[in-house]
Amino acid sequence: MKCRRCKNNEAEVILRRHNAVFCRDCFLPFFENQVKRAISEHGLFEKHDRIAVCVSGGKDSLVLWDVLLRLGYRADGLYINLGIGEYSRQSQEKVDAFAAAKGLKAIIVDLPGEGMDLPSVTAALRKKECSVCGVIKRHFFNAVPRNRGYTVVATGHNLDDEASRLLGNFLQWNTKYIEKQHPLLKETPSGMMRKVKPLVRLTEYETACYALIRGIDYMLYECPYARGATSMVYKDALNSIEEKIPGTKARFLYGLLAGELSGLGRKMEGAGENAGDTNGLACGSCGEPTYTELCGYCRLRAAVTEKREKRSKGALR
Ligand code: Q46
Ligand code: ZN
Repeated sequence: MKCRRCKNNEAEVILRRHNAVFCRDCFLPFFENQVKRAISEHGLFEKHDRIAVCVSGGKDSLVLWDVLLRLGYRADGLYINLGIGEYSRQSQEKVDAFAAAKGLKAIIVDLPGEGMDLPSVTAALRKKECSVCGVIKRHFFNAVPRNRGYTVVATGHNLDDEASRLLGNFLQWNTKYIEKQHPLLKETPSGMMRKVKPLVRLTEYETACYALIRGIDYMLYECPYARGATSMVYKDALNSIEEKIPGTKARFLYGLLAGELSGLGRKMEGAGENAGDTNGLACGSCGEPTYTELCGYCRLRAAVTEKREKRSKGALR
C-alpha cells in the first residue's frame, strides 16, 4: 500500500479513523499538524511563551518535548524524581539522555534529596501512593515553573488518556471533574500556572509511531503503583469500540470540547482546575496558592516530619 501523501513510499502507519496511510516521512508532518491544530484551536500558547514540559521518561511526555522543540517553541523538560527505586532511576536516565542528545538539561526535582521520596512518605503516613503522588506533582509542576519564570506548563496527555478519563467521569457522574478536562486551563491571578495538553488530538498509537520514527528512547515500564488502575479498564473498553467503529474516541472527546453537551464544553473553556482562584491566599510556608494556611504539599511534609520525630523519640525511650 502506498502512502496517501507522497503516493510514492510504502505506507507504514495506518490511521483508520482518518482513513489514511502514511510512510514514515509523511507521518511526521501529519503529527506536527495535529499538534499545531490543538495549539491554535484552543489558544494554548504563543511563540514567545516559555513552556515547562512535565516529563516522566515515558513515551508521551518525551514525544511532546520533542515535537514542541521541532516546532520552534521554547520548551524545557521538568522531571520529578519520586524515589521509586529502579523505576525512578531508569526514568531519569531516559530524560537525561534525551536532553543531553539535544544539548539541553532537564530541570530535576529530587524528592529523595529532600527526604520526601514517595515510598517512605506513604509508609510514614499510611496513605495510597497515587494520591500522595498527585499532591506532589500538583505542587512541583506549579511551583517550580512559576518560580523560574515559565509562562505555561504542558503535559503529554493524549487522546486515549482524555477520552478514557471522560468515559470514567461520565460512568461515575463526576460532572465537576468533566469541567477540568479542557486542554487549556488558564493561569489565575493568585499564581496557578496555565496548564495545557497539546497532544490531545493524537492517540497512544500515533505517539508511539512518532517516538519510533524519531528514535526516541523512552521508559517502557509503567510505574509499579500503576497496576490495576481503573483508567486501563476504560481505555480497553474504548479500544474495543474503536476497533469496530473507528473515530469513536475522537468524536466522544471533541464533541465535549465543542460544547455539544448543553454547553458544558464551552463552559469548561479555561475553567476547571484553575477556575477556583484563591483570591490572593497563599501558603504560609512556600507561597503557592492555597485555600488553607499551608498548601497540600507543605501539610504533607509537616505530617511526615511529625511522624518521623515521634518515631525517633519512641525509639530513644
Ligand atoms: S500517580 Fe501513581 Fe502514577 Fe504516581 S505513584 Fe506511579 S502510578 S507515577 S501516573
Ligand atoms: Zn506550601
